[in-house]
Amino acid sequence: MLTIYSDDHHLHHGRCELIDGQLMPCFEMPSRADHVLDRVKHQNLGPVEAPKDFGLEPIERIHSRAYLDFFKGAWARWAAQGIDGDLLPYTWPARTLRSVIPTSLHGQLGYYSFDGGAPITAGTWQAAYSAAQVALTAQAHIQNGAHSAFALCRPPGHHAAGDLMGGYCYLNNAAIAAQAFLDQGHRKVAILDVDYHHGNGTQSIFYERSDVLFTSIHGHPEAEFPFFLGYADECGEGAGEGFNFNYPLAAGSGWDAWSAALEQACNEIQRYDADIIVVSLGVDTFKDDPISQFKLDSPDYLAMGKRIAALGKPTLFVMEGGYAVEEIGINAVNVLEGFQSAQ
Ligand code: Q9C
Ligand code: ZN
Repeated sequence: MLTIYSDDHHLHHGRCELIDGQLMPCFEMPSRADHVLDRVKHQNLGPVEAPKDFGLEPIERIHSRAYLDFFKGAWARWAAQGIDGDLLPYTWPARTLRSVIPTSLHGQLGYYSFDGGAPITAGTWQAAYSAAQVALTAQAHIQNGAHSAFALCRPPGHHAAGDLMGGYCYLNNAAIAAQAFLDQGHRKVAILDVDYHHGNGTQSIFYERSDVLFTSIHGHPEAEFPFFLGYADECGEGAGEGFNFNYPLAAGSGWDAWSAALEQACNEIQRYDADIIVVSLGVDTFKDDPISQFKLDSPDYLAMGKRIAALGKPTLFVMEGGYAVEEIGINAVNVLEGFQSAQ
């Protein structure tokens, strides 16, 4: 399987996040992708190539021009103020406030984000832009006839909506790739989001559409980030009604509960008869993940890959979360090796 990877992810290195009342070093750190790349090479998964540059057009199919302009220009505005630190929002247009777009930097930052978990640093735009190109290059490989490809994206993307960053995500790499498949002639794309957290950004992007089926297995939003989306009764709206499937699971869930949900998601994908599958591949379901509550073990990821392969469709894997840095490579590549072994 071909892996697409860019060193540009190192340009994004947030300093701190607020967690359990404390400022802690960001869990979403550059060494994550380095470990995955090392494992890809160690296991001889296949060639590793740099991304091509498809420009902004395929990104603008998912994200609004105003959001992209803000994100691209935010750091320069911040640096001009001479303040030393990451750019982090602290006020959001919540219920009793107005949803006008402010002119100030911090006002706009609150407008274009839904949490304080996505710091903007000097290199964040370039890293996120390159991650989107990584996804698009892997997508093009499948478009040109490959049965699978691995987009080793960092920063991740599935929490990012059309005009919102959050949850370590800025540009929705999986959604951008899914849209590219549709724009290049495919009619139905199924997204299978296996990250521990609900893919709220991806769900919201495709919620009213029937050309993308969204399925997600995740920690129950009653108790887990992103808290305000990811319930089982979210089924899609309008033309999208019946094309959104959430499988929220309780904290402590292991492979038995998780694989039962995977079976249901796979059955929906089969019923939908997708042309292409995009997997939002987070491995923060791992038992030792520092911010998650599921109990999957490394061999379970081989089984996960095999089950996905049994769907028999061209499959694009897009890297999302996973914070047990030492094991993230083993677990992510296990999914890919499990998929390949079932070919
Ligand atoms: N700072 C992904 O796995 N953070 N994102 C919760 C508050 C949000 C996870 C703690 C976790 C986001 C791509
Ligand atoms: Zn996650």
